[in-house]
Amino acid sequence: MSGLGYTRADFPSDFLFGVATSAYQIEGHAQGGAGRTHWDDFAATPGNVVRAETGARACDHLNRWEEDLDLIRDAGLDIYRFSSSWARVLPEGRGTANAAGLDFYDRLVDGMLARGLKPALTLYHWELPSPLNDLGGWRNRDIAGWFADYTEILCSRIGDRIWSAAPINEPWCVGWLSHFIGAHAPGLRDIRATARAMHHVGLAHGRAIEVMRGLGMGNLGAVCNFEYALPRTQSAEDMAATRRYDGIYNRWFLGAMFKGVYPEDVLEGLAAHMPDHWQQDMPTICQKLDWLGLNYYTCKRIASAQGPWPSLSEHIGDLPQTQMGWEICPEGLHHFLTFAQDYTDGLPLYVTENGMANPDSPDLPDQARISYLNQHLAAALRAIDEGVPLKGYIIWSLLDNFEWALGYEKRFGLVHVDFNSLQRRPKASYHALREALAQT
Ligand code: IFM
Repeated sequence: MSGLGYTRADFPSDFLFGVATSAYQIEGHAQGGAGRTHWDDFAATPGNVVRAETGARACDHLNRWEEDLDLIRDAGLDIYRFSSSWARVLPEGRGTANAAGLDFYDRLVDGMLARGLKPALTLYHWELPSPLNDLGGWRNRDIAGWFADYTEILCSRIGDRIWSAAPINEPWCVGWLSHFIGAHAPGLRDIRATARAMHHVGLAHGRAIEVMRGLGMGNLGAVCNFEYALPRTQSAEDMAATRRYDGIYNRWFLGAMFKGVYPEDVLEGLAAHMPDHWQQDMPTICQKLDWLGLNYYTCKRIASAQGPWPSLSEHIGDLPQTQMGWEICPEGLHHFLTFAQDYTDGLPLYVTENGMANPDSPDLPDQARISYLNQHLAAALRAIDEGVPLKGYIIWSLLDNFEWALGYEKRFGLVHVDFNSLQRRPKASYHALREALAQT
């Protein structure tokens, strides 16, 4: 038995394990000819990002990618879920491509294949080129076409060697977190902007899938994030508020992408703010997909509240918390693996992100992360035993990295990064995982 409670042998023989990262969080975006992004603008605005940190240098993965791929291979992992930066490929968002950016992703994919890793591409993990944000960003319907063009340019170059691809990481974060809550770039708090972004993200997803199919790519999916919504009390008001929260967070994108409909209970609040003729876009959003990826971290307690729709407040309950202040609630992962099947109808599911932040150093035992992974692997195994077609489990993240508005202090990595020296040092969870994966 390794430090993890499970080994590869506990899972079906074709089950895949992986790690995930994203471009802006690790690459070092000030280098290699990448264009400015709306995250650079957001961070340059006082109060938005802890210590006004940015992804300018991050983990310097742009120059250290070989060492990072070696770490993934040496852990015995199967999949590397990475993202490409739109602004690295097209510094202005449109127009002339950055040859150095395309070369980088070309080398990176070849580097994965040379190490026996399956490249799992995400085309957008939140670094919108600033010139496109100037034009309204996700509020502008034209973004679906801009995104399709970017997809075509990048995938014409690397699509032939990609194992799987998904257009947009965590559409809820792109739409709701960034335009309604205002916690991520562009930091808006505006329901009309939110409704448009929530729709155009789906439209861009659909257009990108069309482009990739046209290029002959297969194994195409969607990666959505889910949060287990629990009522703060059993009152009818809190239960109804929880249902609204669940609809916005967990059912809006699933409904659109897999059934071609938005949930009625969310349209109650958003319909008045949607772009004209949005109904005509639903067939484009609802493309045939090959799999669904679920990003899952935590639960939330929801209460009803005064004020305009959705008239709710969010609370933290009594379960142990991670460094993010997120409750550790593996039951929620089991819930969504089961629930998602109402939409996916037998398609393969992947846990495309799961993991925890801990204020750890490489010299600490890292027991909290090992325990977190154990609890969620148990939930995954329970779902598999019940017949859920779960085919893989991908940990967030390989490296400590830029945790968006929270800067560099929240450490999600299996590998510790010293942000002064940029030295990588595997943590105990990395070693535990390597031992577990070696046992077949
Ligand atoms: O770091 C993020 C990642 O970019 C998207 N999913 C959640 C992670 C942890 O917050």
